[in-house]
Amino acid sequence: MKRYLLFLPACCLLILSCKEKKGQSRPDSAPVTSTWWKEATVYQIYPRSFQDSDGDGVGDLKGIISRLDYIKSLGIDAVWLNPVYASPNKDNGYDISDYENIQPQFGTMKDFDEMLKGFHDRGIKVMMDMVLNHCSNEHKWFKEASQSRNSPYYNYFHWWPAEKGEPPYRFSIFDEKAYGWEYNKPTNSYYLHYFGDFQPDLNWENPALRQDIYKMMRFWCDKGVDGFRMDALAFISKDTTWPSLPAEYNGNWVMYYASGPRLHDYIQEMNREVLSKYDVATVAEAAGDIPRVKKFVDEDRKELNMAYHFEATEFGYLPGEYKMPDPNGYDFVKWKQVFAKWDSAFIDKGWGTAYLANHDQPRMLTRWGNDSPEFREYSSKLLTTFILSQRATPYYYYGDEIGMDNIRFDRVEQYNDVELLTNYAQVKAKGGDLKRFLEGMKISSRDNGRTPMQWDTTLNAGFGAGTPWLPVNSNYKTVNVAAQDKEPNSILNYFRRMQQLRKSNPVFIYGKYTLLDKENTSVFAYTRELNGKKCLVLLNFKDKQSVANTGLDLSKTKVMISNYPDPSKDGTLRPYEAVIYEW
Ligand code: TEU
Repeated sequence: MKRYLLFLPACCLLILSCKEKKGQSRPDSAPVTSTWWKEATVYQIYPRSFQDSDGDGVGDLKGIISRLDYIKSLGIDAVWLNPVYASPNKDNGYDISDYENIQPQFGTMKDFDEMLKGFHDRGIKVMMDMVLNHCSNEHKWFKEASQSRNSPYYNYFHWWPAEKGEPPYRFSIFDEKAYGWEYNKPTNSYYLHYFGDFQPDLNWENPALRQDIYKMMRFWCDKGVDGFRMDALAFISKDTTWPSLPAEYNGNWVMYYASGPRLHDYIQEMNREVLSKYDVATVAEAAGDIPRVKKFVDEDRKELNMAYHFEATEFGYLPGEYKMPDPNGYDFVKWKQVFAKWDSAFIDKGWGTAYLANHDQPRMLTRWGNDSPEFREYSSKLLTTFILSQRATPYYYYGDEIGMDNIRFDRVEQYNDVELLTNYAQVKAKGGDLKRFLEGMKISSRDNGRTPMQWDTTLNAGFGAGTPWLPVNSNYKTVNVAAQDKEPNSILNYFRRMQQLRKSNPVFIYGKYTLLDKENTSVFAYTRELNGKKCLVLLNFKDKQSVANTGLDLSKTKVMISNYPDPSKDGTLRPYEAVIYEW
């Protein structure tokens, strides 16, 4: 079975955990307790690409510090920083060589402390990325472990002794041969890596490793960070009897690689040892369908609290091929149902997140909106309306607030991302159509979403004086913060207004979510209801006029926000028209 076919359905989740305070119940929906992270909008910063203060072409912490007031001006409540720890950067920080030090290109621990204080002074919480499934092969644990089987760190990793022959097949996503074991000569054994061979998997079976991880997490909690986004968490537990994989499980991350036998024991232990002792929110990523994900977020289990799924962002790719866009687009009716389904998954327990982009995704405007000059503004505003009106915590990716779009590289040499380079090598090795592959990647590759932030019209879009590590999108002369800041109707100022609307109307946070006009192939329509207040969200996702048939009488409604100056009064929507009505 092709591994791509099986990998794509993997649903990932984002998990937040923190102490809850008692809140009001929701008469229009199931009772939930209120917490700051349910009410927060999280702004994701990819530090390499946000602001370079020293001209080395790489964004850094001092750069973020210089933009604190801008971040505050967005009205957001928390930031999630992609990894800033010491790393050889083969996967841009997701290969950590020292969990308790800052990547020198990003600055120093002093800079980190100053940045943290700067955020806190502005009332913004800070969530760190925590990569716990694997570290870098340059981490001192692995450097020592790979020297000798007698090293105290040998059992910090998963090994297969070569005298037992070939290890049983395991899948790896960032390996050209998709093979998850790498031979290590000094120990005459193979080590396991679900990601790149430079990212050895940590052995969570070993209590000493777990205690070192908890100690490191306490180090960051003691510094005052407000939470963690925990990377690839569902993969941490492995069946160490190493059974052969049944053929139908090959490459299926949800069915086999995620939710290993002791996964929830480890998370509950982490909760006891670290999370329960601090007022922190943990943001983790894992894989799973609804029953699996609910296990992470059921409050009674004392694990984690919030989850996000990847089911929606996997739409629109050809089956059997990795992230190759389907020329026929995607099934919009089914896509709407995915959001409704995951909303209802968290109706009684747990909590969801709302996002359309992050550092593993292309730009949302290109993928889910329309980045043509005619529709870029309307569709950016529509997507913002959508994300910020979900019953889930919004995760909003840097640059989307000004409508940044895909850079669309033509040549493989322009890419940096290990995933793209691995997939390119695989297509090449099979004698596949490389031209077609590169065309597809213009829509779906991760580097599209990692280009430098577009601040203004100066050199490198104001990102920094040195040549940026990834090129700046050539549209920066028109698409930038400085221009949009001044323009009342800009995408940026629409984001600020929509965020204010969410903050001042609890109906958008806790209100019951009901999908309407389900079979409509153009319009996404839903109501949100709380304590007698009712809002209707109408979003025309298509570049043509479309009519919403909700059966609701709009004549007595008031418009809360819209992306056209004269919003629809009868549900007939212009291309990418977005309106929220209230009763
Ligand atoms: O991603 C985990 C993960 O499951 C990835 O396979 C993800 O689905 C893929 O990148 C989609 O293109 C996390 C990080 O978010 C990602 O940036 C890292 O590369 C990965 O872990 C390895 O640490």
